[in-house]
Amino acid sequence: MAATPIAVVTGASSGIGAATARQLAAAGYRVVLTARRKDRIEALAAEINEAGHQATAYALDVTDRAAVDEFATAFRTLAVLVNNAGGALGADPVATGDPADWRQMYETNVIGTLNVTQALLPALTGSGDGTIVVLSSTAGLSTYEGGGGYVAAKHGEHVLAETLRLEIVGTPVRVIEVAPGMVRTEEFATTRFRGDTEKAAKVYAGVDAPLTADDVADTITWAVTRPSHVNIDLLVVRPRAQASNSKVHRTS
Ligand code: 8X3
Repeated sequence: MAATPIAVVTGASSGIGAATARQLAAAGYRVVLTARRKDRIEALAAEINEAGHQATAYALDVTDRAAVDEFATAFRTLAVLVNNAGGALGADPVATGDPADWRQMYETNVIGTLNVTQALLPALTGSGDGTIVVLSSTAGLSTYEGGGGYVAAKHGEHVLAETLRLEIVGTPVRVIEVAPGMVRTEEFATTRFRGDTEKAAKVYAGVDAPLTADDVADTITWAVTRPSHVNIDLLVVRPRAQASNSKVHRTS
């Protein structure tokens, strides 16, 4: 009997990461959930196991290279890596943005993805059929006022995905980039505005049905489960009410 393929999901403690872990588990992967918040990923792993699927939890900060390398020693082969950990901090103009925020966003979104991808690439290649997903953003493809450091970091992730795809062509590993637009999750905007829930709510005010974490997890799972020779290079997904980063239809 063939072994159950393993999928590692970073940032699996909430939002798109958690939804992706649930959906990949339901699609037949043994899912390894990683995030800094151990209690959350342990609870989610228990929920997935109770549903009759397979999951384990491993507390990990993707910016800690030594910890990432240690984590990677557990994998001789790996089918899927979903680089989801990351996020936004602040929405200040370039003129006044805090360099510390820019640095932190680069560190979590770009270096975090780089760390985990580098550490697990041998196992992905060794599987003979590996898939790397980079969860970037429409902020990785064009800018908007106040996007500043987040847009710069997401462009970095986009470039990482594009460059890696060029460099490893000919190996049995796909690089898929999924770039969501407006997604309403419990934490993204609240983290961006440092706990200011009023500011966070304004992001989605009057928007008829922003995407949900499940909508994005669905696109990730679809891309990952295409036949091995099919590489979904870049999948841009927005709610119907959003035509571009700055063109959003609001009813109020
Ligand atoms: C999230 C999309 O528009 O907040 O990655 O930058 S946006």
